[in-house]
Amino acid sequence: MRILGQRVLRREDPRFLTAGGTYVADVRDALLDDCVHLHFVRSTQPHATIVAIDVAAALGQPGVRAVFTARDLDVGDMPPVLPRFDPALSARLLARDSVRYVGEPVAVIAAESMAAAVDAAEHVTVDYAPCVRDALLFSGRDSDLAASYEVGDPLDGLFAGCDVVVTSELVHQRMAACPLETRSAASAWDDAGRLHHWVSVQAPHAVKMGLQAIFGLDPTTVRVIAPDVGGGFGPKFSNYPEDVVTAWVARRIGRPARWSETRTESMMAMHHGRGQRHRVTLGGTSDGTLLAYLLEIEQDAGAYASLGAYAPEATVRMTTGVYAIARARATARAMFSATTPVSAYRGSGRPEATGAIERAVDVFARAIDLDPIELRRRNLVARDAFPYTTPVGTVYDTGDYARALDELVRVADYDALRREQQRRRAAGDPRRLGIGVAVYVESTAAGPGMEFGTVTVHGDRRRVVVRTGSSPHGQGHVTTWSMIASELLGIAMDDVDVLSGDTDQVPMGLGTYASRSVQLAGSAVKQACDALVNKALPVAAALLEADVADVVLDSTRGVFHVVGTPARVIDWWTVAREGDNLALGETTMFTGSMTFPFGAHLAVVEIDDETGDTRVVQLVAVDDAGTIINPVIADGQLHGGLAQGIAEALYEGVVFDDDGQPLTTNFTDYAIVSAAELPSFTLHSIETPTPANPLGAKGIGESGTVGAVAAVRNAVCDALGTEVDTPLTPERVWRALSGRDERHQ
Ligand code: MCN
Repeated sequence: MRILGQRVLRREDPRFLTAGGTYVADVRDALLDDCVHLHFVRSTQPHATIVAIDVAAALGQPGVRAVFTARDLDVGDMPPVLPRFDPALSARLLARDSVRYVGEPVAVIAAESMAAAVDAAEHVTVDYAPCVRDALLFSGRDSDLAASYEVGDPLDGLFAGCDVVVTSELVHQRMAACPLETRSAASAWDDAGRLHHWVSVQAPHAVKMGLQAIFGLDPTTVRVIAPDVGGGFGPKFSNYPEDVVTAWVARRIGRPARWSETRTESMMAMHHGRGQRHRVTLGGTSDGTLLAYLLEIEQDAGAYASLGAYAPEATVRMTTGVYAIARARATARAMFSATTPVSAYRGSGRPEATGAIERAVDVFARAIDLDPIELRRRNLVARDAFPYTTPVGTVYDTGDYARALDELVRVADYDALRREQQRRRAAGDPRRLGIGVAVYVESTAAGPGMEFGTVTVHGDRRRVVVRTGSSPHGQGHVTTWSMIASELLGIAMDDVDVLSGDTDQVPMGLGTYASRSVQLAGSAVKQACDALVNKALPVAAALLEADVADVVLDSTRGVFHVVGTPARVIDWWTVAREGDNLALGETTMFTGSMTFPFGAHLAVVEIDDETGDTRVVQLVAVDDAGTIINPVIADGQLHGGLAQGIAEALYEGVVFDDDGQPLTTNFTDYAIVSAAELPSFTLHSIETPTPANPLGAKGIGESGTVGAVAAVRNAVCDALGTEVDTPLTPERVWRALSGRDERHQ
């Protein structure tokens, strides 16, 4: 029975497509009976001193049980999202003395219904003294510095020997992750003083640690449960002030509390992603050899230090992308601004790195009048150069970039596309074509390289239970982990239960982010299964009255037998029930290192010369994430990633006005992508296994985004013959077409 690599449909889907999932707001639990509903009063000011808050009128509103401000809190601020960050840079639970972005929680209302809480919020009066604004946004002053990075070669002599040096500037605009389920939490303290906390999150154990730190709790007195999670895309990594306040209010008033945000609140206060500006300089020779590269990054970290301040670390790690460039240097400054904090968003730091180098390569190709594919081909890291250490010190595990590019050229029929482009140009066709290519390599499983897994065969119940430290929110881990267990144990997938997201059920875990789950959590499942088979063999041998060296597991049937005697078998359930046991299990903590998936994407855009309307008419993606466990889910992950990549290139972007007021706080103003804007994708998979883990797998959850943004940007710039900032809206494209490019005014 070979299950791994098969196109197995997701076991999760029948429930999602029929009864629907159980998200935090759907959770029914006796502990939550008689709960209050919370609503937050949020800052209307980007940066202001709080002169006074008057809650008296709100307290008198029907159904209101309590109103709290920072003065009432008897716990500390949010702990730093990464231990290395200065706690002074962390967000407060409720704004104290000042506010630093529009949407920052200032007060919380607890009422008998959500409607009552929302209505009462109108009666809270906050007296603000606005601060002078331009002292904060990208002021460049050291007092606004959240973090800084510097890697690679010295600047002096970086471009020595380069007879061609090109520069370009890029914007990687702020993005809103827009999970369909907005943030939500529900908290109850039981009679024994134990906190039960339901929250829509990607890393429940990180939330648990945050709650322990803030409330000074023993690990046994907190239970965190992430039920079904309706998407995360990065910013649901860990605690937010609102969910901590939900637990705090529940404790303070002695009643369970629930909180769910509206879409508008989510667009304002759920952390954004990206927010980088780049200046790139690429040097080489006029015959097409790339020699030196400089990447200078400004990261808008937002109002408090979140994962966004760390995103440049992922960008500089991937500075030189897929190219064998001898000298490189990257610097980054993450600056605070009076805007929503910036966190991780699909790809976090790597679409930015790919976008920068891939744009620079195109600009260089144009400067020396060489086909961009040809320039890439001449400079790719050779397939026999792995493990490959880049000039900034990153070690790529495995890769075959030339193969990815060759496959792309073949599958997309690149030459035919260029011919069609020429034909349209010659004919003066008002629907011009742009062809953009991006060859990418990205890093997955950054952060702690470990994950927890337990596999137990329950002989009495005839079930296998997998407990995993990963916490899926759309990635199909139930299917994938049960495929791994089924393959290795020989027990049908339908007999495997996968438990995750509940800290009482799974004692530890790091959660799901950085496309880490298959390679770390999946490998933990494999490691536990392998250990379990080794544990079972002596038991089976005793039952078969044979020497253990002669006994094998037939993993096509899930039975043990003596070599050469397949007719006399002992099944798993019998082995697990042997003696006084009811179950046989193994627990493991798998440790592994980062891996570097790669690929090549090609986008064809069609632009209406008269209106600037820009459509992606073809998207070909060749991706290599090492060994693929489930091609259906992997393709689904690519589809989602490509959609978000196209959205970033053409449509979506968070906008603040010059005063720091957010202008994109709903799905009318924020042009969230839909299927209607997307072409059918052409996917082509290649597999170069990694030695970094026993599955040979790399991550694929973010690859689509990493390649697609750059490919589409390059396609539009190819069509226009000039540089234009993303999102490449019809207005921007039209301005570029009509010589009114905002960049050059
Ligand atoms: N897979 C595979 N073989 C591989 C790698 C992956 O078959 N070599 C398949 C597996 O079926 C696995 C899935 O792809 O279940 C994703 O695996 P992996 O690449 O390890 O990524 P994670 O499970 O760690 O997911 C994280 C990643 C990230 S970082 C973001 S952001 C993201 C994403 O996943 N957010 C998502 N995909 C998302 N999908 C949905 N629906 N919703 C989100 O919020």
